Amino acid sequence: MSDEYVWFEGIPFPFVGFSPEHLRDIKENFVLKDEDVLILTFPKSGTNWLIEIICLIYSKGGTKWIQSVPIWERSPWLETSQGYKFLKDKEGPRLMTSHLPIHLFPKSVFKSKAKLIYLLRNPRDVLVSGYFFWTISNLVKKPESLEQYLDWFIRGNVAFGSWFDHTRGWLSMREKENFLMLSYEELKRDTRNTVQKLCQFLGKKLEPDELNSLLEHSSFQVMKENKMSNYTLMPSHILDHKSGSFMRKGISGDWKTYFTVAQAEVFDKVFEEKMADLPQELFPWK
Ligand code: PPS
Repeated sequence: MSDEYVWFEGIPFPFVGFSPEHLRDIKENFVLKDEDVLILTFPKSGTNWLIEIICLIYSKGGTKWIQSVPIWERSPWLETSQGYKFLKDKEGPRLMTSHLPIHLFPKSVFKSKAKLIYLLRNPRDVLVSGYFFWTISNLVKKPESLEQYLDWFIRGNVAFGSWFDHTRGWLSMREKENFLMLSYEELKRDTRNTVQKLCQFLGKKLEPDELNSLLEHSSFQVMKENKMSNYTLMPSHILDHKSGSFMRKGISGDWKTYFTVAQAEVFDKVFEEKMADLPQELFPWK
């Protein structure tokens, strides 16, 4: 598999945009500022939805920023070589995104008061979303079937490693004051209240009309049409737009359409084995 990922400390990364040298430098030397805000996710958990929401909070529901700047420039990915170069020298408070597992994250995170937002999603939906996304991307080894991808996912042989380790690692921070855990499922179920919780954490207040505008412009349908957010600006050698869309379905529970009964049972067993000792109310999809 070695030519199909960039490997760093046992974790596979997409082979475009990542280098072990940068990843080492980020871990050892990147210093978080107390005013920074970080969006932390395992890939396909709703990262870009959360970025759009936070950009709209910063803009008080105004759409100028989200309609004029690509989403990956508004909140760059810390671990990509490009994102790292940009963020390293940026003055003032920074908004940034990361899929890094906690053990590869800048060590400064443990001392910093930067605001950390971890967005969790049912791993079954993460798996299905990832299966379709990686199939249309040219960033990692392509799975040949969902069955094969399920096997890779359970073993942590997918980009950014094991969902189980990623989640366990970041949830170990959940009692810290500067850490907020949200889920894709609660965002879907009650977007308004979840956004208000987020505003409170960020120390921001929105007027009712500002909140209404945010809800409209971060909705799946509107984001799907926003070329600054829907990834149609990604070159087609990276994302094959003819074969599928980054903004695929945007729903909870889509795994039920794709998992066989046997696959669902296997996944339940693995989830139980790996996560049983954590409070189950952390996982709001059951
Ligand atoms: S990535 O590539 O890891 O950054 O992807 P990420 O943004 O984490 O996740 C992509 C999935 O999020 C869905 N999405 C949304 N759902 C609901 N509402 C909005 N506004 C929204 N925007 C993106 C997107 O469709 C992917 O999920 P699936 O299940 O594939 O549709």
